[in-house]
Amino acid sequence: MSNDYTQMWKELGLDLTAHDALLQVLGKGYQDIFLSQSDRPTGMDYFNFVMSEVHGLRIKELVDGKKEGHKIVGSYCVFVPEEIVRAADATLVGLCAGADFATEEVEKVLPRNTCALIKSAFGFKLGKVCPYLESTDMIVGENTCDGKKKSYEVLDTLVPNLYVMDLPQMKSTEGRAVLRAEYDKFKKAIEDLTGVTIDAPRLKKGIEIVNNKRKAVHRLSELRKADPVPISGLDALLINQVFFYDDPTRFTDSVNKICDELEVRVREGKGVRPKGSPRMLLSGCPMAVPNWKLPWVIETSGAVIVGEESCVGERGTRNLTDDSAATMDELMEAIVDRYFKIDCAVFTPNADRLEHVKEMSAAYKADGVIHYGLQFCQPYQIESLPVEKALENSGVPTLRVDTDYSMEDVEQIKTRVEAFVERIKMSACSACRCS
Ligand code: BJ8
Repeated sequence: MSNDYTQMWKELGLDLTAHDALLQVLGKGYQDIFLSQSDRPTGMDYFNFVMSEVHGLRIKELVDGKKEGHKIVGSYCVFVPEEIVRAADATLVGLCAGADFATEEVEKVLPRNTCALIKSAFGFKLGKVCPYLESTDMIVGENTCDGKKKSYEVLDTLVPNLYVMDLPQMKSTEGRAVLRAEYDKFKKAIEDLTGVTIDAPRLKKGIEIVNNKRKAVHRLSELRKADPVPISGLDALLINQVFFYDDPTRFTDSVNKICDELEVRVREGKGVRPKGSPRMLLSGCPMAVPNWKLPWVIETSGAVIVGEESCVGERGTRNLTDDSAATMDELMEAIVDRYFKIDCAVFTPNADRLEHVKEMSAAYKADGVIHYGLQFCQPYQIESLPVEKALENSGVPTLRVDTDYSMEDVEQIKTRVEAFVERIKMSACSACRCS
């Protein structure tokens, strides 16, 4: 980190010793996993910088913005509509965490068999190591899986500013009405928080800013369809993770810039792996920073990841919000339309997701799909079986990996992934009969 942010972290109430330890682990992990890759696009320099300053400069920007009256809203789910937050000149930041922290403390308030994503979020709070969480003016918890829903009751005793948003469980007319009512309530809560009345021009502007971020990542996704693929899955995942932290306009510009570079690579037939390398689609639970374990295993086992069917990936960003309407009511309807399409496994039934995974595997010309389920995540672990069946029935080899944030199972996962990559290579060989 280029500056000394100790005073700022102290004022935010961080535990400086624990925070230092976290940054060291993060820095070392980043060095080993990201900076050791070869042939990275030069546009990744920006994202290296963002990561090196993720608890520094970005937090300073947010804290400085607060002094000028810009509120910070934290969220744990892609169902929280960023457009509404933006419309009130506030900033939405992701609070999900991807590393175990203060586990002993966490297990005093949550059962051991809670998924790592939830435990990690609590660990970052109880261990006082997350400057994003500590700088929020409002934290939005959303009623999705049972784990989150019930743990927000506990979180409410630990933070002063929790706002709980209800969400439907079924894609029915009634479910849609619940979502609309909740978004209306949320808009009002954001207006109360910021003192800004959200009118149609403001909401349109908010939609435009967030759509532009999404369009930039769509462009990136398109480029990953090329063979050879011009960017590693790890770097693409990192960009999708930074989506939740960075200033939106600067993020959009930086992604477009890297896409310009990748377009040249594609034209020239240059890739991060040789043409014909096994292409993998990742599907399942979201991966928050610094959860890079499985992608790292995959990309050091001879395969390349070409897409993520995940909330930190295409499930979270695939649809745009229609901004053509003129009235508040119509724009709110457009927002509901957009978010109601998110095919999270907490919905029942959830046939859209099965279709989407199949569509993605065809569009990205994936040779195989690796389904990532976090242990104790019932929605995604249960849904992994029909996903596997749907894919295998359409001829797409599928591997289910259930894991957590610990490194204990790395070798075991690596053995399974390597065998899966071999299976794909063998079937490609017998299909081609080149020898
Ligand atoms: S829209 S995926 S971001 S809820 S891994 S906490 S589901 S037990 S994260 Fe999610 Fe919103 Fe859905 Fe996306 Fe529960 Fe599973 Fe844990 Fe999970």
